[in-house]
Amino acid sequence: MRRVTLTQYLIEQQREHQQIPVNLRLQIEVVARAVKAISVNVGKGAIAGVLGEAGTDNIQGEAQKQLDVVANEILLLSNEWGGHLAAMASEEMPLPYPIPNRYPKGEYLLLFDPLDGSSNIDVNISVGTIFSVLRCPEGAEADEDAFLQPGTQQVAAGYALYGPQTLLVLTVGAGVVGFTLDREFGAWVLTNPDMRIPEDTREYAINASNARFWDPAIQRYIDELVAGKEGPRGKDFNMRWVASMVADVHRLLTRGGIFMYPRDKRDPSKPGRLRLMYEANPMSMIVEQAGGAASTGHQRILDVQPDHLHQRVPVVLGSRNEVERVVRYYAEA
Ligand code: FDP
Repeated sequence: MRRVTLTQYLIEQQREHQQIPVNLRLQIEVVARAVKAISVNVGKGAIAGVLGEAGTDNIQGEAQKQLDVVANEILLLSNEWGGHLAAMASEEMPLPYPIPNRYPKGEYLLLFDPLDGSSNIDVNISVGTIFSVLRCPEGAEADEDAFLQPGTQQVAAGYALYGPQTLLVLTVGAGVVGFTLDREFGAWVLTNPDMRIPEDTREYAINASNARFWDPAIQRYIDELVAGKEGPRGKDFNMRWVASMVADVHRLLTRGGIFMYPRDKRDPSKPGRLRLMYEANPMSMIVEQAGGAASTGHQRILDVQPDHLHQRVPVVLGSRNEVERVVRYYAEA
């Protein structure tokens, strides 16, 4: 079998399909190199002394883990000098990071959640890195306003999953592909040339301990799934919740499913738990490119106009027919 590497795949996308310009290809390669370094640190864990709390809080007031900080540093340092970026924004930093003056500036903006699922780090459960690339509006300062573009404007999105294998899942707007890190050679090898989400599913992912805070539409939907064969759906459903969005989304990209972190009424200032720019938008682009759907319950996630960098959003995504059902329940509620 022909062994296709990430570089070959990207060159084909650039040269044969004219799907991406050369600078975007090179930019994605820089991110892919950075996540290899993160993977090494995640893999060493206690040996490298990177487990546990960092002793600081991020912009969301959440305690940062040491690996959150390490992964953020790796992404900043790997990406600042390449010449393809105008600025970066990270879930772990309050403000965008401008490219230092000593380096050339480029046309793209990079956003990332350096280590998603951080509550799972210390218990050796899969975590990941999520990223997204936007174009910096022409003539604009690369400040926070430049980043405030709806998800439909993303030119690439992807995630790395640090699990039994390290995977890189990527879209440049021409479907979704998955690579496995060959640890001996340090190469990304194409192992999933066409990731598709089945339209129907019997598997769902939600943190059910929040049930009492959910909107009526979500309560109705989950009640029907839990009722199984005897209920209105006439079939049994199974539940899975890793609590690392990357791992939960990867499962539904592999075998279908619906993933929900819906709006809940605990704190009216937080319309959801997940971050629009660092989690919901990149994952929604990937899910749509794989034939699935992604909604807030009321609106396609990719159409949400952001009004600040760290805003949160309700998320319902995955197998198309199930997401559409949830949207219908919201319309009927
Ligand atoms: P985490 O805070 O551990 O980084 O990003 C938010 C996130 O993880 C998602 O990856 C995950 O799906 C969710 O939070 C888990 O939330 P619960 O703690 O409510 O299960």
